[in-house]
Amino acid sequence: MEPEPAYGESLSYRNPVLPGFWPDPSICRAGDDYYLVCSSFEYTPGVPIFHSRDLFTWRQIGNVLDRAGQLRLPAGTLASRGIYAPTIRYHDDRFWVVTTNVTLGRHLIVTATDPAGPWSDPVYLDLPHVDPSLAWDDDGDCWMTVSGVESYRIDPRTGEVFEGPVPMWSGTGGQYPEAPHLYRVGDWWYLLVSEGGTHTGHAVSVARARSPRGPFQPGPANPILTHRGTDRPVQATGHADLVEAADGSWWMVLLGTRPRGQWPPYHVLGRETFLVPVRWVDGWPVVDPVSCETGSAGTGSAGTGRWDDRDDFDDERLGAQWISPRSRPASAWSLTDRPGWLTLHATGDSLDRSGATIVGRRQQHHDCRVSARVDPGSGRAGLTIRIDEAHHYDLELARGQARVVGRVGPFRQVFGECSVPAGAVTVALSTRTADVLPPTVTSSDDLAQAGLVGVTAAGSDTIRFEVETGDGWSSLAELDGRYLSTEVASGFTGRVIGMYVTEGTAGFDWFDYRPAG
Ligand code: 6LW
Repeated sequence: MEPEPAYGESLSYRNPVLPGFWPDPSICRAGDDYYLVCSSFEYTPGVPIFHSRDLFTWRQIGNVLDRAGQLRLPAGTLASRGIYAPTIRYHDDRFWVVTTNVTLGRHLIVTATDPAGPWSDPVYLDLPHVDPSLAWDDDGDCWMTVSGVESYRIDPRTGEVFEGPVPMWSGTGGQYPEAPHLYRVGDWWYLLVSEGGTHTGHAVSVARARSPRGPFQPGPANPILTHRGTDRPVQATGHADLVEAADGSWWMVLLGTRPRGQWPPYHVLGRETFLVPVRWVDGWPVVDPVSCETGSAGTGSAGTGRWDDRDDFDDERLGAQWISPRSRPASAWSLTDRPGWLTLHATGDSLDRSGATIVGRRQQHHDCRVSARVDPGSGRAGLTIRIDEAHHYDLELARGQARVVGRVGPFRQVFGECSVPAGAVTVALSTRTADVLPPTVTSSDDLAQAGLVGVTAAGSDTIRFEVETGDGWSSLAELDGRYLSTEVASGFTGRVIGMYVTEGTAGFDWFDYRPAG
């Protein structure tokens, strides 16, 4: 395990601090330690939790909702439903996470003394809206704020609701006032609100009051952060949370996107987590625009998480980074059936429908390469890169053949195909943003010659699929990445790259993820 630098050791940092589909960040501090949680939607386990000592370098320490008793995602859960926008707070020597299961239409609160878990069984609150947050006032009363924006006085231990809805402040008039967080700073209660929707119109605004009940007075410079209408590389900035660091400095975590390609640009990694320093000017928080790569916190070496990852499946437990759509029944996977391998059993026969066995991780870099050694046995298995059941590309092995299958909306097509030896085969997929249209391509004829299927303009990226045969790597297809983007698929998630089986039982000896470029 990499030693984590102490706070302040790294003075500059890279954004996004959490690359890949980690949206709706919420942060808290306990002493010198910081914890951050994100939305997980239809994936299980739910609510990934990270730890940092410096705010720049984060390591996933678990998932808050990691057992069936806490996370109920019925088989019919739609993509981008499930678990939305958690908030994490440290209060009374405990960690509190409140979130919404929008498929059940219920908010839930869980607690832990160790943020790595175990987390308690949930207490449910059947109140409307999304984006719940918790704050405790001087009397010890707990206020749950929700989108809208309004609040309820509750008992977070039992879910009892004493009072509410209490109207608060709904932003400056943008659509979807949401992600409210209430903070006590000095003699004021500050209410941070996002508005404008979680796409290019996203913005963060602030108001303050002497009491959590209001009345709230809007800040003089709202929105305090928005990238709308700009050509900044980071877009959709919003859904923010604040934290006071151990040294008294203030920071904001928020989500943003990094769209790529010609007009209109597409974003393929979902909404990612960024960090910006906060200054207080005349009693109001002020933030600078979010820069893409390096933070504005001074000079020094970049502190950024290590996201390259090879799993040889030698551990007894599946790492916290591995997620599966909706459920991952114990009968669907094993690390002991064939020691040193991840064995997957088919639970559904098509990746076009929910219910198939997929174990995957987020794509976190625009340019990356994933390889895996796959033994499909007598069944059908491979690697998939997906947004949802209607938007995925798969490199599939079955009965001595490898082929690439693309499913986009109502369309399904087989691309390259080749013979492979029986037994385990090494396969790879790589995403490429550089030279999506090579300089040699100046006419539509050149496109076909370059082997770019369905590419008409420089889009977000391309995705290439390769198989290792006795003669080295052989490329089966290179497909336009835009079809696996939020702009095409819609929804709140980003790409996930996974191992899957849709027939019989398959073995995976290792899975290797590497940022490239
Ligand atoms: C979340 C809302 C939002 O509930 O997106 O960015 C929704 N903001 O606050 C789902 O992530």
